[in-house]
Amino acid sequence: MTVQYLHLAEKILKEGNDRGDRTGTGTRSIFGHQMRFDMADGFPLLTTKRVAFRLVVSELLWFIKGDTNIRYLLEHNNHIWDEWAFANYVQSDAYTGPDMTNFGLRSQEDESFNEVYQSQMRQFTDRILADEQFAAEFGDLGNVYGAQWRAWQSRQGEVIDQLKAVIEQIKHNPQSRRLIVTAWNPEDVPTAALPPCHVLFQFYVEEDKLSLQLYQRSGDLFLGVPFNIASYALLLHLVARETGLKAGEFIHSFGDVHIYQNHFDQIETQLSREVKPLPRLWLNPEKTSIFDFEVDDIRVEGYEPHALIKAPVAV
Ligand code: THF
Repeated sequence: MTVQYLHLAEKILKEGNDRGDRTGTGTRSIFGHQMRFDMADGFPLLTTKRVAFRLVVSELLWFIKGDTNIRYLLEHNNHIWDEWAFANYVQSDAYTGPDMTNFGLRSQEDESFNEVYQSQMRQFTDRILADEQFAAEFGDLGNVYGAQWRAWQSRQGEVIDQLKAVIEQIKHNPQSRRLIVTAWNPEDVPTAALPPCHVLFQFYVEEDKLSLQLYQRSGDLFLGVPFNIASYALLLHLVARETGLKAGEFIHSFGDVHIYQNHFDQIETQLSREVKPLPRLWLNPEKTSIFDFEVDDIRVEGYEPHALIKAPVAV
C-alpha cells in the first residue's frame, strides 16, 4: 500500500503541472490515477508517517450517522473540519472579533496574526462544545457527506437514505451494477463551503467478496489522501461486516491529485523512509450493524509507523 502511495508521490513530483489553486497555496498536480488495495494484504494505513487513525474513525462514524455538525467531532477531540465551520462563522454578522479574512494563508505567513487566529479559533470551538444553540447555528457545515449519504432531499420533498439503500441492495441484489452512493449534488455545489472531494463510491460483489471503488475529484496527497484511503477501507470493512461478506479490494480513482507546494519537503522525507508492514484492523465482534459502531469498537493492531510529519492544511 505504502509503495503505491510513494510511487504516486514520485510521479506527481516528476510529471506534475505546477498550478495555482483556489486556496492560493499552489500545487503540483496530475489528472487521473488509480490505486488498488487488497484488504488481504493488511489494513491500508500509511507507514512512512503516523496517520491519526482515531480521527479517521470518528470522521467516518460522523458521516455514517448523517451528522454534519462539527460538535460530534469536537467531542471526540477531532479538529480536522474546524477551519471550514470557522470560515462560515467569521463571515457572518455574529462575528465581531478581529479581521479573519484569508485566515488560512495569513496564519502560516504571519506569526503575530497566527496567535490571534489560534485564540479566536479556540474560543469558537469551546463555544460550539458549551453552547447548543451556537453549535446548531455555526457548527453545521451544511450538506456535506453525512447529509448526502443519509438524507438526500428529493424533488418530491422526500428523504433518500443512500447508504441504507445500497446496503439492502448488496444483501438482496449483489450482482447489481447500481450499487452507488453519490455525494455530488449539483444543486448544492454553488453554495457549499466545500463541494465533496469524494464524489461517488460503488460496490461490487464477487462470490463472498465485497469491493469498493471511490472516485475522488480532488486529492491532497500529503494530508488528505492517507486519511481518505483509511476511511474508505474502513467503510468497506464495515459494510462487509453488515452484509456478511469478506472485504475484498479498495480501488481509489482520482481526478486532480496534487501535492501542495508547502508539503514538498514533507513528501521528500517520506520518500527517504523505509516501508514497514501494514497493521490489521480489529472490529468489535459483537457489533454487526454499521449503524451501531462507536469509536471504541474499531482499532488497528500492529501499527508501527515512522514518526508523524506536520504540515499546514490549505483552507
Ligand atoms: N482540504 C485540504 N486542503 N486538504 C484535505 O485533505 C481536506 N480534506 C477534508 C476537507 N478539506 C480538505 C478535511 N480532512 C487533516 C486531515 C484531514 C482533513 C483535514 C486536515 C490534518 O490536518 N491531518 C493532520 C493531523 C491532524 C491532527 O492530528 O489533528 C495529519 O498530520 O494528518 C480531505 O478529506
